[in-house]
Order: sequence, then structure tokens, then C-alpha cells
Amino acid sequence: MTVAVALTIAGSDSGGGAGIQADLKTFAAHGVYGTSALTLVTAQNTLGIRQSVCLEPALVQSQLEAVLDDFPVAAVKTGALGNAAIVEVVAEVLRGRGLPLIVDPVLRSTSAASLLDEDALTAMRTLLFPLATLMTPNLPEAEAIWGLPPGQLNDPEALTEFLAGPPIWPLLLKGGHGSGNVLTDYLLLPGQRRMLHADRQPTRHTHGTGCTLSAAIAAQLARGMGLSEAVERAHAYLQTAICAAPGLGAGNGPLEHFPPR
Ligand code: PXL
Repeated sequence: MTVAVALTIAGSDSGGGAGIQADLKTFAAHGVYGTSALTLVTAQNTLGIRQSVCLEPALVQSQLEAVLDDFPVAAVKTGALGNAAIVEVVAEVLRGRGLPLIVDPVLRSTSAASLLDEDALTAMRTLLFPLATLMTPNLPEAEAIWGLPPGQLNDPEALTEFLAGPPIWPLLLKGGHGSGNVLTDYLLLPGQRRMLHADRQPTRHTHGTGCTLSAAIAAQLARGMGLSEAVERAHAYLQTAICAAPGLGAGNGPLEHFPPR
């Protein structure tokens, strides 16, 4: 019996709802063996981030090399990367390996604490996005990446115009920060465009949704699923995880990563 192996390169959320913790639970929920390289450590709960410290880039690099030298990693995802030096080592280690790579361009937490500095976004654009099988920005992240004014993609006309252009990178634009009762994600792949819809859930417990979705896509890819089908299944898994949220914490609480089927 061989087990599929996935790797997450992300930060630690002491509250267990986002980051590495969400990724490893999501991998496990998909029957995928999870490995990890930690980029930063946050002290946080459902109310917000109290402290965030990046690890030394050399330590990130040696975690990556230790994992990749020994485990048959079949898919990789990145989450919070913290700073440009960490982005550089991640890109350097991954370059040329041809591994399926989901890049979740985490810029800040829901509570607005920064998880990536400005230089790092430039490094992501030049070094990491070109390696991505898929990148998964939400609306505010897409605005920051493409240099659009904050809030612009909430305007339906501006969104239509943005989506009409050729995607620079294979893109899943997540609509969770939009308005309305139905939230739409847009999947733009070479030669394929599709929309994924979900009913807005009346809940404040959406902490870690982006991490969970990108980890679920990586898990599906590690299991050999094609990209479009992987995104569709991950999107469906995320809705069940949101609906089954345990209601923990006084703030923006975590999901249930092992929802009843
Ligand atoms: O959800 C984005 C995210 C990613 N990684 C870490 C986080 C958060 C949000 O809080 O803490 C470590």
C-alpha cells in the first residue's frame, strides 16, 4: 500500500484553525500523509494574531531539503511565507522539481495582521508565481498582486473586465470576500474557465478557509486527481467543513476538518 504524500510550506497558527495546523488536518482528512516546513510562528487565537516571528530562511531551507530528500512528495502547497528571503529559498528549492504547486498568496490574516511584507510580494511575483500549478488569491489579495485599488474587484464591472483578460498565472480567484448570498470562485486555466458557486453561510467561523481550500486541492493532486476536478472537490469539502464548524472561540473560529460525510 503506498500512501500519497503532500508538503505544506506555511506558518503555525497556535489556535489550530489556519496555517500548518489546518493544512495537516486537511491532508489527513483526505487520507494523504502530510509533511511540513514551517516559515513563521504566530501566537494567535480566534480574536487575532498577538505576535508573529519568521524563522531563519536557512532553517526553512533545511526543513524543505530534509523532507524532499526522503519522502515521495507528490504535491506542495504554500501559505504564509513571511518575507522575501523565505520566498527566495522556497522558490530555489522547488525550482526544477516539477512538483504540482498550489500557491495560496497569504498576505494578511482575517484580523489584518501582516503575514507577508511588501518586498516579499515582489519576490512572489517574480520567483514563485511562475512555478505555480495554481494560485488561489481572494479578492483583496488579487487586488494587491495586480496593483488594483483596494475594493475594486467588488465592483461587478471591474471584476468582469479583470476576468476577461488573459490570466497571467493559472488562477482560482476566490469570491468569499464578495457580497451577496451566493459566493462565486472563478477558475481560470489555460483553455478552461469555470465558476464554482457556494451559498454564503450565516457564520463567523471561517478562519482558515483559504488554507483549508488550498491544502485540499494539493491533497487531491497528490492522490492523482486532475486540476479542475481537484478544485471542484476541494471546494465541496470546504463547504462541508464550514457547515460543521465547532463554534470555538469568541472570534472568527475554525472549521471542522473532519466533517461528517
Ligand atoms: O488564513 C491565512 C493564514 C495563514 N497562515 C497563518 C495564519 C493565517 C491567518 O490567520 O495565521 C499562520
